[in-house]
Amino acid sequence: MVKFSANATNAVSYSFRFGTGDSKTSSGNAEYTYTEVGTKTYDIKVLAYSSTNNYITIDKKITVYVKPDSEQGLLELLAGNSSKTWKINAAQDAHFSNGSPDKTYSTYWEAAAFSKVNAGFYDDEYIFNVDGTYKHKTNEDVFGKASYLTNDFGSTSQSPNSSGEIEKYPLDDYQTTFVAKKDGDENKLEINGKGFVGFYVGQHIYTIECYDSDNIYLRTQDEGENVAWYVWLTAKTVSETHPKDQFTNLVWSDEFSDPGALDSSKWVHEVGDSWYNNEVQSYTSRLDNSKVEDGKLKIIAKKESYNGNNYTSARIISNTKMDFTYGRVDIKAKIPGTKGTWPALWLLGSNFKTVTWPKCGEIDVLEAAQSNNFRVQSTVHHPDNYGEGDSHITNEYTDITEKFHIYSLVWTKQALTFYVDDKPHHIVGNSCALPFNWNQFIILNVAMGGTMGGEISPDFVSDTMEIEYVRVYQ
Ligand SMILES: [Ca+2]
Ligand SMILES: [Ca+2]
Repeated sequence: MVKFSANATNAVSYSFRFGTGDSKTSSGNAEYTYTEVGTKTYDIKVLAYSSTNNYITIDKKITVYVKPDSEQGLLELLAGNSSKTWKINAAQDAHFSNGSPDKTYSTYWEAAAFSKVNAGFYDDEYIFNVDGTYKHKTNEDVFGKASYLTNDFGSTSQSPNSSGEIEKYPLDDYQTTFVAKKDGDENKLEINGKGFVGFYVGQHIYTIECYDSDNIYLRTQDEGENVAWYVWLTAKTVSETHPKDQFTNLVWSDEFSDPGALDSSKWVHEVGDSWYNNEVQSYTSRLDNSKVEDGKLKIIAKKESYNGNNYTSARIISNTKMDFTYGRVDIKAKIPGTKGTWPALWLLGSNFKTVTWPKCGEIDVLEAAQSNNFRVQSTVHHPDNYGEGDSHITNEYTDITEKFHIYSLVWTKQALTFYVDDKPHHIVGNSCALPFNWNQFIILNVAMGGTMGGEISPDFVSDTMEIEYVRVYQ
């Protein structure tokens, strides 16, 4: 609010013109509240009237700073001390994704790193300033749904792609203002006017689902199609490295080079006779069921009477020896293929004893059994997808019971991506709403029977999973 006062000899009334089109008449004092966020200069004119309605005028310029109405913490997140520039983090899988309207993380589809390079939004810059202004540098074009772009910004000679998107919609840089506020549990960002961030779906209101000082996960909703859209933004320079190559520091490994028992500084045996999923094996720590031989770990499932069960095997975990968050895990393995065996290479949340499954999160790098015809199946389990999981089976590898392959997980804030021999086959979007931002540990086991293993071959005697190495990079 700005207070004005004027004084002229023999004047009886004053008209204040505030430079916005608004005016007020008074006997000498006026107050006016400027609302346009940021620093602006206004041309003020005051007219002083005499009793005979003669008048004199004076012109003044005033500069007014209107503080944005944003919540301070969110303003600092978006704009730092003065200004921050954000870009789509194209170097991460799931940097752009969509999902069910009742979820706060992607569920339908996730873009692979750099896969939208032909669209106009990777070079866009989203600049937030502490004075509440927002600049969208488009580098000449933006990416969005054709219907919303043409409705709101005008027609174009470009035709939409098969998904109804215009990949390089011509749009000049523009500037507007923004407000970031808490709304209950949600952090809301509203870009005023027609301003937007990321892929345009006609919306100007976003929720900031996850953030740290360099990363923001933004959600908005396409009201027309009832789909939620997400982008991960980064305030850092976007890497040019493929996501599979982003973790290069070998932090932990077992090459299985010393024959005999497992290295107890790296692994723990889980021993027991009663397991989940209707499995029928006893897990033992005996060399009969697991040992290092020929430079490999061998997990050996056997038919034998043992503690009331008819089969034995081994399940080894890195829990308490190697628990970690984010990175790349490589496991080079050859799996058993006898019907009834259920080999698995996987990770489980290290808090599994306190929060219980599936709140702890489970990441299955490889599961194979007769139920998936001994194909590579990779699955993510969390509380929202309890039993079924976000799962994918690739039929590309038909020799996994005969040959070694490298099964990998690349795990970041943005995504969990599964690879065979460095080739990705399944991307799952990560989010702070999911249990994949805390420690997990590695599990290697061969179960017998159960929900996935199914009926055990009547002539089963023994079968072995061989693991050449396990390596973790960060
Ligand atoms: Ca652009
Ligand atoms: Ca080895």
